[in-house]
Amino acid sequence: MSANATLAALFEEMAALLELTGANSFRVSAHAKVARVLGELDADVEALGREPGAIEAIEGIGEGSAGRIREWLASGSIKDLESLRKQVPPGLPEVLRVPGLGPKTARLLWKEAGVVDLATLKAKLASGELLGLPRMGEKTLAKIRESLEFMEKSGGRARLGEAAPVAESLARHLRAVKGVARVEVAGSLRRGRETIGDLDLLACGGDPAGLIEAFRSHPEVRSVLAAGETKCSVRLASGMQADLRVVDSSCFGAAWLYFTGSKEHNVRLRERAIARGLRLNEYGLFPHAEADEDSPPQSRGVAPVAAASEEEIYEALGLPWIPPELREDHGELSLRKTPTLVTVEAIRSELHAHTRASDGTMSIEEIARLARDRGFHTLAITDHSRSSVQANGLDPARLRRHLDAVREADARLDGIRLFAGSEVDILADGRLDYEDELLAELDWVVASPHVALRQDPKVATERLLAAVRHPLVHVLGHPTGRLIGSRPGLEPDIEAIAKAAAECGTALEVNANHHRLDLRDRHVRIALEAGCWIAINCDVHSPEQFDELRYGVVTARRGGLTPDRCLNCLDARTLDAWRKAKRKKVHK
Ligand code: DGT
Ligand code: CA
Ligand code: CA
Ligand code: ZN
Repeated sequence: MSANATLAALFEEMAALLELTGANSFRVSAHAKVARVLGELDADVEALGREPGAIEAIEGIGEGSAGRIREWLASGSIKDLESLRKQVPPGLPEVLRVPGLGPKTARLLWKEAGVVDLATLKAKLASGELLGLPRMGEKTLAKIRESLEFMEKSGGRARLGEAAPVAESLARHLRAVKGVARVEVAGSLRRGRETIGDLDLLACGGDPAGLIEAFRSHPEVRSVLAAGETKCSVRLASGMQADLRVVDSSCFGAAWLYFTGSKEHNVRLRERAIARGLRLNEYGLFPHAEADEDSPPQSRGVAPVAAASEEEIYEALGLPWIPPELREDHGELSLRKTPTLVTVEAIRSELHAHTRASDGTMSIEEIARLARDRGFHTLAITDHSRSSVQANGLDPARLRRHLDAVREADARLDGIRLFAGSEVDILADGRLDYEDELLAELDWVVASPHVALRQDPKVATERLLAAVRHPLVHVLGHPTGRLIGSRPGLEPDIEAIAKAAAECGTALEVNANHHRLDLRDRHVRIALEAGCWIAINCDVHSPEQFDELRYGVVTARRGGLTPDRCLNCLDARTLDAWRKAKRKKVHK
């Protein structure tokens, strides 16, 4: 994590702690504001810290906060924060992680009912003693109970988009160690799962002691859980665990294969090895009799059949190399050749993006230039529709003016085609948020659910089916509306939706935002089996969100998406033709 991000998190923590201790709301919001400012700051706060007056000059950061930032930069801690941490029970901030439970409620539960951590919260919810506290009706308590259960189910796993940057930072740090030949990420992160339990890194070449020393001294590391000659486990600032293993270059492929998993995929590979009179372990593929799980057979002079690369091992097992995203024991061992899955490089357009007209941070021109810089030929501008009031959705008159502005920018800018569109709300009953007459004026329509996301599955299915079958809709956006770890979203019959989408030629979106990843991997598979088109969209609101594309791409790869079924991989002319043909299709 950068110093900016770390400090933003610390100020956020201070704001929460202040609120828990009942500090006045002015102080609370001042700290929350500093957190926001730091989070959005372009300049590196560490560099600013070296210039007198530079931190003090940042808008939104007062003298006191600037002092605390300097204190942290100089000493790595903040006295005020330490003393705040002592004023609340250590388990109370955990309670704030319950989705939908804010500091005000947590303070009330603490002061009035003695809730000091998740365990006491759970016990008191069960015993009924919270009922009757101020603002604690049946309905509120039921919501808290539900959120708590959901949190326990998602238990302790980080989102892909949080884990990946940390793992990459650790890997970069290790690659800088003298003599190191290779450092790679393994485990669920390499397989691109939407949440990650712990990070697994693998290194070879160079001196193991030096690698382990470098690993332990990464600035994100808070404590060392275990350290041996070739292994080390650490706890990171975020609470996540990371494991490093140093292996010999001659068996790097075998180790990488083993530690990438999944466990279920590994089991299948081992069975296959045994059926061929071989034995597979983390050191290589060996003649059966001579393998030994506890030590590298190489150290006893036994030559492996294959060990240096994954390709060699798969080949010796009569298999093509299998992309890590598919290694889940979902039938991948019957592949005859390595599938050509979609890649980030193959994506040539972004078909769901917001400007300042609704809740984005960029002008039409800014976002168009960014898309062009990424090598995209087309960008669909899809600001929110009128019912999304909290997102500053456009009423019909504003939308018409906005469309003119998009078309004017499109005419003015070379090298990028802009579709003038909308992300139109799918209302709770399945109607769309604009009249058909207006929708017909748009080049591009993404229809998405934003409200009523706790609907009964049957009602949700009908609602989404109505949108999919609507002749003016091009893409069904983030179909379930789930947010990973905080909101389960709709639970529609995805098979029914995929079938209708295939019939009507409506594309289904994989929203690449790492909080969403919606469609999720298994939904993508269902959609492809039905014959659907898939769009992978970043749903860009601010510049850095273009970088989330890779999370959408790995999710789609896990579902088996090939470029020929991905809208964003079409060239500009074919995409434009697809867009027009879509509305001519006869809908059933
Ligand atoms: P996670 O960390 O929960 O997101 O999931 P993974 O898949 O990263 O699992 P992890 O970190 O426990 O182990 C990393 C890989 O190492 C795993 O995918 C397969 C391999 N592995 C670990 N323990 C075992 C085991 O007991 N048997 C087998 N066959 N493989 C294992
Ligand atoms: Ca792992
Ligand atoms: Ca692990
Ligand atoms: Zn959107």
